Amino acid sequence: MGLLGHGLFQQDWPRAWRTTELKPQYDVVVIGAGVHGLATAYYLARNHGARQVAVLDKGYIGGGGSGRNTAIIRSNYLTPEGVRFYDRSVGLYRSLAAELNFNVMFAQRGHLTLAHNDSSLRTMRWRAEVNKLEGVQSEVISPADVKALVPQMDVSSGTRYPVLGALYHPPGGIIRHDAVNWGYARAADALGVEIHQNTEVLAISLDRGRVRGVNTSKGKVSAPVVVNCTAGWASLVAEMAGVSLPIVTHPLQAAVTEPVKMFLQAVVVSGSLHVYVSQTDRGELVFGASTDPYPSYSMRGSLEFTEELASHVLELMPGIAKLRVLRQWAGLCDITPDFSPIMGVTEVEGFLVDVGWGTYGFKAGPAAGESMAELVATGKTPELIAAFDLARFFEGRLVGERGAAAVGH
Ligand code: PYC
Repeated sequence: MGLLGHGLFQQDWPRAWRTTELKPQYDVVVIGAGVHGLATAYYLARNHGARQVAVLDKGYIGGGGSGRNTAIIRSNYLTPEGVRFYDRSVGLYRSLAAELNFNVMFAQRGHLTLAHNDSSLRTMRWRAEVNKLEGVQSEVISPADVKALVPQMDVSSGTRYPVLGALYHPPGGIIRHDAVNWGYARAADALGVEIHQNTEVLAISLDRGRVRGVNTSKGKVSAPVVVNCTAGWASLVAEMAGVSLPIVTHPLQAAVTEPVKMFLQAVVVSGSLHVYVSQTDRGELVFGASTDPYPSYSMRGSLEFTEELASHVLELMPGIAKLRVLRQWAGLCDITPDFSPIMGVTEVEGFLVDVGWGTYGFKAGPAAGESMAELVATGKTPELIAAFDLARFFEGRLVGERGAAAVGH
């Protein structure tokens, strides 16, 4: 049977995950079936033997930020805590295809963050030094080196924003984000985790300062542990438990072009021009920008974005002027005051958070899931995420990552 025949007539392909009735009770309820929620459930089952775990989502698997990001993976952050954490995620991503038996298409093609002025060059040097101290490959390279890596880039001194150098991070790259979501979902399901799509959490029940369960669009569920792994709605879900999070939500728009022959190896980011560009293995160019300047829950694209994006991208690569943009969309970014995530316990016993990922969430999924699963199973916060607790905002221990944001916010 040919490929088409398989697609149309093959009757016996097993479903990748089951559809089951929602039970009245679980040991752990995870809210959000994106990469963070699915990874948390998967590692709970795989590393800690948990079996009574339900992942609930008001939409479908990977339908939020996990399917709307630009699939960039890197660990070239600014703080030692950030570098160590994201480096663990890169490590898990490297072996994820083998672990999940799902081709996630992780391509470590190298990641370039361009510097167009002295202050960003200084930040690049700072990041390179912190990265090296943490054992992560990163170095500042010259415009000529940039040109050698990306021949299509205009690095001449006559441009409006000349390239003065770049932070080069060879382990960085891109991945197929849907495959990551589906791979985790299938593997979690195989270990007994239940995934309930189209199941919205409407309220969180509490009793004397501790979580008791959730009320959903499909009925009540009791559980001693509820983990908020949502993006975009993280602060609204936390409010249901009476937990206030220091998060502001902004949309971030992205776009993709028609596919063309492979010409762009590395991921290219320009903070000053507010763009990043990569080429997928299918040949499409994927572009993203900075977040929209106003808080909103809108996930629609805008013409303003496309116009600005095109003008900024063409400053860098004038040769792609004739490429046609096929689709654009937006995802929601929950931004914290220090641009670092919030992971760990809250003042409500049993209510945990893995939220506040701003524009960095997808790349963090595996390490966040692994760490949150350990916290749920052992009751102890793993060292890797200790710095990212909610209490830091009340105790003045911020983890300032603004300098490592892909683009300005
Ligand atoms: O942090 O690498 C990043 C990123 C890319 C797009 C948005 N954020």
